[in-house]
Amino acid sequence: MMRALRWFSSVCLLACAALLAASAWAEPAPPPNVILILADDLALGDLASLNHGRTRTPHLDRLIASGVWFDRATSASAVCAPARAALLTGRYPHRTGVVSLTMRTEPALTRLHRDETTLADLFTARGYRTGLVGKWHVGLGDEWHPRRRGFAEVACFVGDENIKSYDDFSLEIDGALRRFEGRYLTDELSDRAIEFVRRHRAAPFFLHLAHYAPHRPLGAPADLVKTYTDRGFPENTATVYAMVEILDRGIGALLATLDELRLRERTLVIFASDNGPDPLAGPRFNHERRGAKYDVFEGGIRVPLVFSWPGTFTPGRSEFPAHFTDLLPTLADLCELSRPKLPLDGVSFAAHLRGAPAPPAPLRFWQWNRAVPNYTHNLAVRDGDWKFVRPPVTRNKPAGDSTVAPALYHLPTDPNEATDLAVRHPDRLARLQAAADAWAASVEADRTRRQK
Ligand SMILES: [Ca+2]
Repeated sequence: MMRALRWFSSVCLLACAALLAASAWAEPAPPPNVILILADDLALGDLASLNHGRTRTPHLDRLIASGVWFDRATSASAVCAPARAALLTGRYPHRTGVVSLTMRTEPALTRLHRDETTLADLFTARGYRTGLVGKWHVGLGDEWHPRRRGFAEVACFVGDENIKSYDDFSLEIDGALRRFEGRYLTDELSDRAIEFVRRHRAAPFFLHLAHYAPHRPLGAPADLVKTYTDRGFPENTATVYAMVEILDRGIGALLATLDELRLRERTLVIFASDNGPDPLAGPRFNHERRGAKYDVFEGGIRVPLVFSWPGTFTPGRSEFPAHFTDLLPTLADLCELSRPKLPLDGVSFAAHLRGAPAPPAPLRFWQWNRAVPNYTHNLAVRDGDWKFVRPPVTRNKPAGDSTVAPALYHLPTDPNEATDLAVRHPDRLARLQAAADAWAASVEADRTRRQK
């Protein structure tokens, strides 16, 4: 009897072990939580690890070291709203309808077309809890509100009209406007992000933390600003650096919360900025790159981008020229999301994040001017090492077609876009102009498509 029992329990143990092994083999790690953090107008040169210690950003520097860092990442636009439209849809901003900046005066040019699918829509469909904390800026009006675009929980400002200063602002929190006075905006957003994570610790979540810092209106506590003016920085630059330091501190607290909740290895944290530094916010170090926010030169479109998922992604640097339109297809692969119905412009680099070689980079395009697009202005095409540029002419609404000749740069030997090689390479120039024309026709047809 004892022998039979022993045999029986051994068989049970073996069966259990086999079942466990089978389930471990059959079930891959569940898709991660995702926190997509976006800074506003933050320059690559604002980060201490990239600026020889001009600023103090220990938490962001640690985040960068913990993940896959994209050395050649670009936004999809040189300005806020279009960049965000591409990030949320995986499509060029023009296709989505978001091409200009001022939501109140140009509502039709700053709204995501209603038939666009957002990242938040996809995460919602996959059963994630979704949240937006911070800036929206891609649609004014009820039908274009983030709650109608996939975000279940919202603590946001739709445009900048509710931000009088960093100490006096209003947030729309789940349908009601709430004013904050004497509270620092960045700290409030950081705390709300942390609260969101705590609330949803047990569920898969997608949090888009869209910070406003270091966007104007500049403002930071005087004692912190003084630590930078004491080092010789002008007042406005010192204020920007103080704003970045506070942003960094909040991100540090968010990462510490993930550690405390034992969620860090189950959470993919992405950090980026929406465009280059604002030239109106004071002098900034940005590695001598030509141009700034508003320009399609590298200074306007190059941004920090890191994907950190400890335990899954091996930390390192990638030369793949990641672009904002790539984020949606990449996240769709990593998190097993369905794809939107509309065709995507970006490519997935999910396998690359897991160690595979980088995918081939398609031609990339950027264009921006205020109001209705004029594709003779401020347009760039990136084709491998080469960059074609129709230079920026004005930050105001253009008066007509640009008469400034297109330029051609070879970025590996001329990263600051100082030497125009158009005359020496007329065939390449003509080919890229033709590619730009074809792209413009395609995105313009999409932009102006009939909306129900
Ligand atoms: Ca911006």
